[in-house]
Amino acid sequence: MSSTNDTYLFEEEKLKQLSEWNNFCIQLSNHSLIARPLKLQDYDKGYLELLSQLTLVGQVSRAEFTKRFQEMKTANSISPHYYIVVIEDTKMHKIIGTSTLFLEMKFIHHCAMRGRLEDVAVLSSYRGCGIGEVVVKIIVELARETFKCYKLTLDCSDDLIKFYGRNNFLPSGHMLCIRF
Ligand code: 16G
Repeated sequence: MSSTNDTYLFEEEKLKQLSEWNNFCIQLSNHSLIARPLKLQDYDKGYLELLSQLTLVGQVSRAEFTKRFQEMKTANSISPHYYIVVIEDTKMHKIIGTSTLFLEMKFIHHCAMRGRLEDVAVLSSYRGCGIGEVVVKIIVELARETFKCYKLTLDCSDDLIKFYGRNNFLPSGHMLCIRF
């Protein structure tokens, strides 16, 4: 049997169960915004255009988007991995913010989960009113409270270190990278 949850990348309940969920909703509702899991239909609501304000997205067709979405959803049905949260402007029917929790299973730390905060973006015209902080906090709470991650890491450009610092992320080692 299908339900509206079928179109979500993960169960909406995972967000609603967060102890700070009501606070997040109140902060967002001041701007006619809601937070929810990514939906397949967000292809038509500007999700990829939003990501293109973070980095190169390229020409992703609807078929390619659908295939990747289904791959992530299938992975989540086996074990938790991809938690993409979006912020929708309910008046404009547009995705204006997003963040991702990627979960990696470990043997270390007693078979713990390590979380990675990824692909945080807020549409340029919506910046400066605390939406970025809310999308980051949602992921922090999912990692901490729901998935009991032993740590949550991110990489970012130098100019965002202050922003993440205000959200309790401290410099720790170095990120090294090979570009292919
Ligand atoms: C930033 C993002 C990362 C994203 C990358 C894309 C956060 C916290 N970090 O580092 O998730 O994947 O930018 O840039 O959102 P790239 O195209 O150079 O890899």
